[in-house]
Amino acid sequence: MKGEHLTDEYISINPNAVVPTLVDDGWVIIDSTDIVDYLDKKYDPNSLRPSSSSETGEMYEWMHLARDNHLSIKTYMYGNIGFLTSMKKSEEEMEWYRQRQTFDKELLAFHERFSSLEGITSEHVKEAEAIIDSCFARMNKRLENNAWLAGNSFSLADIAWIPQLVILKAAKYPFENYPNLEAWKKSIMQRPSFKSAILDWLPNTEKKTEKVS
Ligand SMILES: N[C@@H](CCC(=O)N[C@@H](CS)C(=O)NCC(=O)O)C(=O)O
Repeated sequence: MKGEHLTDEYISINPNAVVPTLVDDGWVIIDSTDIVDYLDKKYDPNSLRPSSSSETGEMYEWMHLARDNHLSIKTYMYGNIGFLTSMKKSEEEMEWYRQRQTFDKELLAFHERFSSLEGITSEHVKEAEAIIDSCFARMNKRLENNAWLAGNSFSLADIAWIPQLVILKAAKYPFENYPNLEAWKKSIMQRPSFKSAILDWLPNTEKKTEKVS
């Protein structure tokens, strides 16, 4: 990251100062979960969601679980990948951030911790791992008898989770207790859209995620 998200201009459209942000037809949408929901409704009506309302409810549940656990995944990543420490904010940057990012208090607390001298400790990583494990145990159970997280076809629920799996795999997250995630991950990685959306941008992804366990 070049730090372009930490500018007055960017924070005026995204009060969390994180990417992504979608600006479309004058609408500003700031969370990836809401962005994929918006794009699916507007540009390819309902192609990536189940038809029944109960399955649609399940889809949103998985999407919200991914969103709500984002900080645990971030904690695991930043606590485990050495080079990410270069992303620590200086005291001056932290002061800028504190004064302007008043929207998401937990995200602020994460950055205070990450940029402090002590940084993210192994205790923090352990706590994050326990939360991620509880999500993965739920997903693994669902995928025991189902190919997809919600309904009978690929949906926004799968889209919300696959990037988390890919980055955690790159951070060497222990996946051995979740064998069903492997088959699910493979079928997503074989989709042409995975190639155009992920592999063409991050060519090493395939190598890093070849085997989940
Ligand atoms: N829940 C948000 C999370 C966004 C997020 O944390 N993005 C990361 C990049 S993947 C970021 O901008 N990090 C910079 C920072 O936290 O300062 C979403 O899914 O849009």
